[in-house]
Amino acid sequence: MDCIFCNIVAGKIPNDIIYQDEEVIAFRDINPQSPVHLLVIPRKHFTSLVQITEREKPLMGHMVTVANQLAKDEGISETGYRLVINCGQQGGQLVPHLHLHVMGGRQLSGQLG
Ligand code: DGP
Repeated sequence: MDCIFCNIVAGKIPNDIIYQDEEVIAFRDINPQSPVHLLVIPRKHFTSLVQITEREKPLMGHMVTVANQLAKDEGISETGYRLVINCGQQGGQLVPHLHLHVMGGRQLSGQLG
């Protein structure tokens, strides 16, 4: 399957990876909606949250922990930030590879959607 984020994981698309470990990688969103807008993605392909089960509890916890550390590194921990996972068409998901948005650096709207 040709997945753009799998290609980033595989290093086939040039990308500034700002964090990586055995489970996840993180990079800046190509179309940032806030001064800090990062994506944390699992190396393993999951099409969306729908595929996540009990088995992925450690992975999901790890993604959030990495997001929190990156928020600290980017200097938005104190001012606040938002973690978002869009799921499926009506959830606004455009890229069908699970990803966690880390957004901050400006006042985000209280409205979701
Ligand atoms: P979503 O709507 O939740 O599926 O968000 C997908 C995000 O992925 C969107 O904000 C733009 C970003 N994106 C798409 N393609 C690329 C890419 O090739 N590189 C990077 N860095 N970000 C991408």
